[in-house]
Amino acid sequence: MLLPLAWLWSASLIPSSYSVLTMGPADTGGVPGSHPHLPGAAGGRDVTTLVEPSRAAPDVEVTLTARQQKVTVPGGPTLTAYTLNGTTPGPTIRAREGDLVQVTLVNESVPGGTTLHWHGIDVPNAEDGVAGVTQDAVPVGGRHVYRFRATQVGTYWYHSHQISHEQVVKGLLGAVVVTPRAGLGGDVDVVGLSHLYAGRRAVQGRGGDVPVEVVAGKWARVRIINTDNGIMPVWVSGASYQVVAVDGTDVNGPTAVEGKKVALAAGGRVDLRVQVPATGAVRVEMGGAALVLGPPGSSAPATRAPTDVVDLLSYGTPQPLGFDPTKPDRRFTYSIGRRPGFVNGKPGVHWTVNGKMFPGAPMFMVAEGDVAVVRIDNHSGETHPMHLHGHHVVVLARDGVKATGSPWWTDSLEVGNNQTMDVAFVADNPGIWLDHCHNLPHAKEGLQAHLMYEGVTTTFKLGRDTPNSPE
Ligand SMILES: [Cu+2]
Repeated sequence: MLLPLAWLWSASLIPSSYSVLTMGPADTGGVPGSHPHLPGAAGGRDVTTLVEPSRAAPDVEVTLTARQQKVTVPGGPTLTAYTLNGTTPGPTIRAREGDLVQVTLVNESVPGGTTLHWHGIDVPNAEDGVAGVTQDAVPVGGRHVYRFRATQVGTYWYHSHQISHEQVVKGLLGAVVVTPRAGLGGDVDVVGLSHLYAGRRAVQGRGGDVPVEVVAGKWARVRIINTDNGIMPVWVSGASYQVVAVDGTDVNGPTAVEGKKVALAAGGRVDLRVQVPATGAVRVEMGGAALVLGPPGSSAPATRAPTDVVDLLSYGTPQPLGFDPTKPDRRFTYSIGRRPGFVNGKPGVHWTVNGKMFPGAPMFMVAEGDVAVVRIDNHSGETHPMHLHGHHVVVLARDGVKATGSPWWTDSLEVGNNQTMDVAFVADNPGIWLDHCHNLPHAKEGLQAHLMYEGVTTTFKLGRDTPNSPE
């Protein structure tokens, strides 16, 4: 009994410095001869070369200074938090479609170093902000420049991907909004970034009701961002609404919704279109906090969260995907479970991916141009918001029921316990990409895998003898 246990314990120990390239076995998705480009092997494309090709002057230039400081959330708690330019959330970065964006991150006082990840923006790999995979964490006194082109219109957010289970919870985050060149057709543009500070909900850094001045009769596009670890209900009091975008992608043929809520996955975004009534106001509710849209001093009665949920599998009207997922180049399974064992010498009931505990999850191998289909199944006893970096996936089916609505493009997909999701994506962004649970403590506990392109390599290292601890 003791000897096998001792072996399991010692086999689970994680080296003090290691490469992501050596973490788990290659899963070629049915294509033979596809392996990670191991450290020291000749050739290969280093992640640091996978950058925005243009060296032009940026259209949008922002410096974000990260600090640890005491913050009082209006209508909420006082806590030691992480700020960007003195606030949490940090400044909203606004760009127009096609703009070159340049952000300089300065770490003034975030212990343990920090990074910025552009959640939902399919940036070049070198700009992805994952400590130990695409860069070293920026130490106190250091700086790092991120450059990417804002080719995707929509609602996104940025957050630390160094010690993220702690830094994100404590506020090292902000919104990114990319608007179409042609504008929003006269809609008022409202950002509603939601975050729990010390367990209390705030929208745009304020608790309770947050007034937003909008004249009567006007339409508004309200960009809701769930920056927390759990699912968040979103609904509207005082008007019907349309779900006009999911995770940054416009919905085709959105219809009016009444008496239903959106169940917004951790990390996910929805844009809701609402009209302010002739008298009174409209409330966009998030449970514990709300945006109140209307003329100054207007109000509307709050309502309870509806029980019914808008089902994105059937919402809206179908539209061509732009690729054919019926004959994919690769087929993968991402099966989430849980069982007793050791991770880094710690006994516990640990998450598994395809039966393996951290760091044994597979490397999902692709080549540029591949169409990949992934079956994500979850039999772990808990729900998981799954987030693939650098790509958007489209949902093909849930529990075998085919999608019938607008193409459901997502980057933050809730996979419930005992649920199966079939998704597809085009491998069009070479690099090494995390594919993990965005309930960040779960990721820290080991619920993570990687998508790797053939021939891409990295010299960054993870482990306690390195500056890098991405989760
Ligand atoms: Cu999870």
